[in-house]
Amino acid sequence: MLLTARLAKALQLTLAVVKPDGMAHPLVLEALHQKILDNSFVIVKCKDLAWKKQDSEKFYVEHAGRFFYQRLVEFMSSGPMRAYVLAREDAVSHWRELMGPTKVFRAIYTSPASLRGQFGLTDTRNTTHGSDSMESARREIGFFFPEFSVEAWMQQEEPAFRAGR
Ligand code: IDP
Repeated sequence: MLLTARLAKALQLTLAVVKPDGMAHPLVLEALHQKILDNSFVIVKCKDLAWKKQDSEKFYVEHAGRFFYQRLVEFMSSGPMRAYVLAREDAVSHWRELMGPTKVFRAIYTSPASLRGQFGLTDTRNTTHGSDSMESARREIGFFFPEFSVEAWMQQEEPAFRAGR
């Protein structure tokens, strides 16, 4: 009972995205789905989409002006992506851990079993995206799934989810 209450309290949503390089690799989706299952995430939403350059520029506006920005926005609008809204306790930090560090060199050495450690090609082509805080998750879920309301899910669906639906 106590454990259930603790887990329910920390239930979170996060955004996970397979970037264009991940979609082009035959094993990335398989590995990602296995991690979702093995780590008790629930897929709340999932869709395939492709960005125009303006979408990439808007999503990554915080990096505008950095040396990798142009490369990043070109890359993120270069092919299809798959986006997920995932739920579990501490979803944000747990997904970040499964994804691995941003820099592929670091991922390979510190987290070889992570998605970026296993499949990342370069610091730009690093396979996946995951929100880095609850605030980012809320904003990013809205960006990818404008029809989805985190507030409505928390009010209507979360109690059923907590009850083990
Ligand atoms: P994150 O994706 O791990 O949250 P951020 O710092 O938010 O990392 O960077 C966003 C994306 O920008 C990274 O996932 C990666 O694709 C790209 N990026 C970040 N730092 C570099 C870099 O030093 N060189 C090239 N690309 C980078």
